[in-house]
Amino acid sequence: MRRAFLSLGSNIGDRGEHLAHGVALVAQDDPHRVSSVYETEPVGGVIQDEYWNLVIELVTEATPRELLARAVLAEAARGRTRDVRWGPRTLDVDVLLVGEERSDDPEILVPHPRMYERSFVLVPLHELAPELVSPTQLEAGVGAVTRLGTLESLRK
Ligand code: PH2
Ligand code: MG
Ligand code: MG
Repeated sequence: MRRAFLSLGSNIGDRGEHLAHGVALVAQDDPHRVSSVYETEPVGGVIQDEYWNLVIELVTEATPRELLARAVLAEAARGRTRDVRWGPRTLDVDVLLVGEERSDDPEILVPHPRMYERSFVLVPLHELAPELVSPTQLEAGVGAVTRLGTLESLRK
């Protein structure tokens, strides 16, 4: 068993709904914790709406490839289509960290190669696991991030 962290984001349609279903599909039966939801400025890609982002922590036996498969399934279940790189999406699920594992499998690199550049990843990851993000790293992230509340509170 090890701790794995995945980032979820949505900026099309009912963002809370996509994230809530995404959490359930990614966690399956693994014990998990979910960060607050943050409204975040789009980083890179085209001009697009604000995202809602969160990070989920799993305690899991799953390998990076198995977590990638869950991510792809969850995205497909929420009607994700892939048109523009870094463009708008109903649900994006990215594998960030899987224990101490370092994977150079081009299909699924862990740690995620861009995770330390992005406040929409660093801020919710720091909320769940402050020991994994140094103050300097947190400071270096780009893109404005505002905490909205827990996923549960946003879906009432
Ligand atoms: N995802 C991207 C590109 N840009 N910006 C924000 N704020 N949130 C995201 O999840 C996001 C992004 C590519 O996956
Ligand atoms: Mg992404
Ligand atoms: Mg992705």
